[in-house]
Amino acid sequence: MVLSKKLMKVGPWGGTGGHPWDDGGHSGIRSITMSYDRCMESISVEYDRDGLAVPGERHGGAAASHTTQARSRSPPSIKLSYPGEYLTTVSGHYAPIAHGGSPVIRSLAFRTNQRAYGPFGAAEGTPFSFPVEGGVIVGFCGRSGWQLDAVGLYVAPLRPETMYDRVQKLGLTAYRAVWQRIGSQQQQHDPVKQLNGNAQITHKT
Ligand code: AMG
Repeated sequence: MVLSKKLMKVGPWGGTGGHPWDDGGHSGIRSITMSYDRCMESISVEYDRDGLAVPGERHGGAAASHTTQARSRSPPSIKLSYPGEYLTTVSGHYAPIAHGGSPVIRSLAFRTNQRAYGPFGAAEGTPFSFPVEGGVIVGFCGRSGWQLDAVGLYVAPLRPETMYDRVQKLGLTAYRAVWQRIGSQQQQHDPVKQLNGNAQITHKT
């Protein structure tokens, strides 16, 4: 199975306070870092882009002092064993923290194909849950101010591997094999140039 490039955006759940943010969709999620107390104060997500870790911005937490950070219960960060472990469910609760105020995200919980993490925060208010079947959660969006006001998700559907995918993969494997062969030939026939690096090799007649 491979991930479809056509993403679905779902949600957001929560309130209308704060300003909107959007991390966009990625090829996967490597870790999620949170601060929380009676509600989710902030969230930042580290994504994967073509095998490289891409840190995401921190959303919310404008009011998070050192005290708040210290009050946050551990673990503030969850690390997925990317690429074998992938996110399949995000759930949580939202409710106002001040009487008559706009709701904020009170708690978040995550489930991967391997295990469950959380709930983090306080599981109070309106529950929401988005379990993905036949897909993977590959991005987050939402709203934030002093806290995390709302959260939404990017979902990439899983699709069966096509002949095109296989040929592309083979193409890359073949390309690497050719370069490895050129490299080893160079080593056998031309040890000096190999030692001197690529600049010399390109000048070979
Ligand atoms: C600030 C913002 C609000 C809302 C809350 C909660 C204390 O207010 O001005 O719009 O986002 O934070 O995050």
